[in-house]
Amino acid sequence: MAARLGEVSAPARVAGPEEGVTVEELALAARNHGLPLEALRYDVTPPGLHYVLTHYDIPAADPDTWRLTVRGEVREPLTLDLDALRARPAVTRRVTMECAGNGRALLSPRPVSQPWLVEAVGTAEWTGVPLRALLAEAGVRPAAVEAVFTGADHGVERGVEQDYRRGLPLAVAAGDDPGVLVAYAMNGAPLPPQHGHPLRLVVPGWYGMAHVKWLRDITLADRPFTGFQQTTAYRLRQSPEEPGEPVTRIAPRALLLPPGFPDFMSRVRVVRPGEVRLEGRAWSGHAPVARVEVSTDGGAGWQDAELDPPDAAHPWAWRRWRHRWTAAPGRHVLSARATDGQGHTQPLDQPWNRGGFAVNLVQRVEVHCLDGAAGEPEGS
Ligand SMILES: Nc1nc2c(c(=O)[nH]1)N[C@H]1C(S)=C(S)[C@@H](COP(=O)(O)O)O[C@H]1N2
Ligand SMILES: [Mo]
Repeated sequence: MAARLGEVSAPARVAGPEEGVTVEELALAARNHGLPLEALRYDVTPPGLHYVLTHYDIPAADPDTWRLTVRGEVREPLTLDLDALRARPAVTRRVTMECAGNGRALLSPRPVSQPWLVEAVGTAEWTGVPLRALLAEAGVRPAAVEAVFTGADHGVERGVEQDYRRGLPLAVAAGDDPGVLVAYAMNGAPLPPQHGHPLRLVVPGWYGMAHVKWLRDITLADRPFTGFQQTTAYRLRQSPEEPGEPVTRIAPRALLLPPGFPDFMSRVRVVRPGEVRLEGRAWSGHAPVARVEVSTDGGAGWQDAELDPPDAAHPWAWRRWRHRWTAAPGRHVLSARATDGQGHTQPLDQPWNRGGFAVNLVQRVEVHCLDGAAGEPEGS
């Protein structure tokens, strides 16, 4: 197999100093879309606007014949169809999910992969069965240390043919904080194909790679999982040789709802002089966001934004923030910076790693404020 896959086994690559985004990166960007940033206005992202990241193809899935197996280091292996899962006590959790590669394309040098800027995020209400209930039912044996989750999608990555598969430490999988879900509904409707129909894992607070879509098997293992998506991909490394640290929980980030209106090609924002109400969202996978600061002068000065009160019902969902700004004619750079309840915050200088993971560099939004004498817009 390795020989046949030779031509698609190129190692992970970092772009050259002058190298623009390649056609391969464009092909990924055309398949995997981000959140249109104006959709930050919704508490819960409407279906279709939530970001999407799929390594391989969206697999064909027949909900009538779908089975989830729970096996390995358990006393009572389970084989469950969707009716059996829907018959169990369900919970709904509002969860902000972010791709671990969000921000990658802004790095210099640029790790070559899905070229996200800042938009790989969304918030959904996921309904399903708590994983800990299924594990309790199966009776996890003392030898188990990890749960390994397998999706029905299949592909090849850097020469390794594989099903999409990820492990979670048993303490996370079977714990009630963050309360992992085996979800069959998103925003009250069956999962859409691109989000894992008919079943997916939801791991509140963790980057997207942990939320295995098209979930078909859970195997309890007596040793840590060492598959591709665990030990080759999703590691924080400076050089390809080092084993690196695993990517786990979401680092804090704040984003602005884009103010004013955009220029079509550059996406630069245009506003009129006077009071502009700035607003956005902020989140962290470690602890709820405790503070958001705003800068309207490119990061020189910072002021506290007004944060929506904490929402105990939704500890894993983003929080809204607001700030009033008086815009004067000229060019401005707006930024927002989140700090969570454990003191994690966002850097102003880029943190770099070879995969471009967990990059939470402060966003910079370029705004052109017209002078008061600007003409009426065409068509108004
Ligand atoms: N089976 C499977 N699960 C997967 C993936 C995948 O390619 N296959 N991609 C992961 C990654 S990298 C992310 S960021 C999230 C994206 O979830 P979404 O497309 O529902 O937003 O799914 C994760 N789960
Ligand atoms: Mo991702």
